Amino acid sequence: MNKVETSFLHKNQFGDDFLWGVSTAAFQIEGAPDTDGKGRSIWDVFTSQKGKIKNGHHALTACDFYNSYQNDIDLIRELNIPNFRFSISWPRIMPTGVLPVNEAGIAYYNKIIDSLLSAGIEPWITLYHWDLPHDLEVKGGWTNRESVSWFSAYVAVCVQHFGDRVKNWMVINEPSVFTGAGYFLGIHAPGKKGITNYLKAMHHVTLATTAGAKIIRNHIPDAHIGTTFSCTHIEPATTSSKDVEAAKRVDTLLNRTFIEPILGLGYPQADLPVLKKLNAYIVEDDLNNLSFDFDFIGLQCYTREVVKSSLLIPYIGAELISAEKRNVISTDMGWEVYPPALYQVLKKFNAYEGIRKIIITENGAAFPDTLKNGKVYDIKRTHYIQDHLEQILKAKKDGLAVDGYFVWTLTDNFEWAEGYNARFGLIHVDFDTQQRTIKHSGLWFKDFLS
Ligand code: IFM
Repeated sequence: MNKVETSFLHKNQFGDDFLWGVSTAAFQIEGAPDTDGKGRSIWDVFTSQKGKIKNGHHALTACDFYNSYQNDIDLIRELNIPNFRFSISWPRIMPTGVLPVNEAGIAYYNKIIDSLLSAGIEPWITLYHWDLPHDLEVKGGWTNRESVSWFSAYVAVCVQHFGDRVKNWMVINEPSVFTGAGYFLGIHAPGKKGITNYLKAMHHVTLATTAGAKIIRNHIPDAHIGTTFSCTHIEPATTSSKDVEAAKRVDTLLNRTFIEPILGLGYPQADLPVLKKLNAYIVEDDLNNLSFDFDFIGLQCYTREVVKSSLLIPYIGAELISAEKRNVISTDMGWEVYPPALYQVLKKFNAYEGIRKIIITENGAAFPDTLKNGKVYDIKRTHYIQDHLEQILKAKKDGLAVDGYFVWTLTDNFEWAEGYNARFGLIHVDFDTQQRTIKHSGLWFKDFLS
């Protein structure tokens, strides 16, 4: 590979202990939905329903990571990336969501872990990245309080089989996104709607997060345990008190609702009154069981949102003003490109006393890439990553703690309701041939990490 244009950034500026990695998720890359005894997940079902995914895309093959994982692990090594974050598909190892275990599923993840370790790459496991076993959804999924026990049993299986070699664990990925999109808005699996489904799911997912973390701690005393949150810098559209209050409610919903109970602060009901409805689902010891002393918190930040007050929007009384309406530069997801958001988010989460360590477990961008003469010149993505790394340096200079950065993501993949339209990868995938091409951003990252 040729050397690529470099910026003034240098890996050493971040310190020797800074963690560099790349993140993925099972459903977005694996394909093989029913191979070797895998059960169906809510996303297998959702993607098979008409009109749910743009252009009718599905994830039956996705990036074929199930079969081509060795090739992709070789690429991670080629890019000099020392840490690989991936998720376990719950229905691959427990097809109905509960025991018995599917030995072929366990064998599959053992192969991945062993292959990573022999390539000198550290495995980072996310236990839940949205692909709940469908059979559990039939029983209510996350709206059923039993989901905490189902999840606990699944975590116990994972730590028992993988805990001898894997030290880095993340319990749940972006709870605010999958409960909001999947249980309130109905635009993600399982396609449920309404405040009751949402609040029940929120509480059970939070209980499951700490229950899962405790199980990891008990089985693997030296585990490095985290959980990951989507977070967005929120700004009011104007300085009017209405907009400022609206922005505060949106900030509470998107950034505070899931982390604060885990830090022992309870749900932020004072700043978002609809959360008081949660009290109907909180029983006896729940408040004591909601907190856990995580070794690290994973933050996943892509953009900022600008908010105005709107009486038309129930529960939150606020509206996001889209990047398009604001006429600002945005990605293929319609998200504004605004690197200072990362600095602001770091500042915000650094202010919580209970957080021991922060790792940026996702950051990246979807742009329309074109493959020309065997190359993808995705300079916008390269700059996006560089500009966000600059913000991390600024944060460090200002004394804010941040200990790692994982790019979202390795290869272009199945971007949920957006299908394959939104390409986030450092590596381009031709979804007809599964041909991989390292993009300019990937080559830059490789040079940077060398
Ligand atoms: O693709 C997703 C990922 O699954 C969770 N975090 C945000 C990414 C980009 O939308």
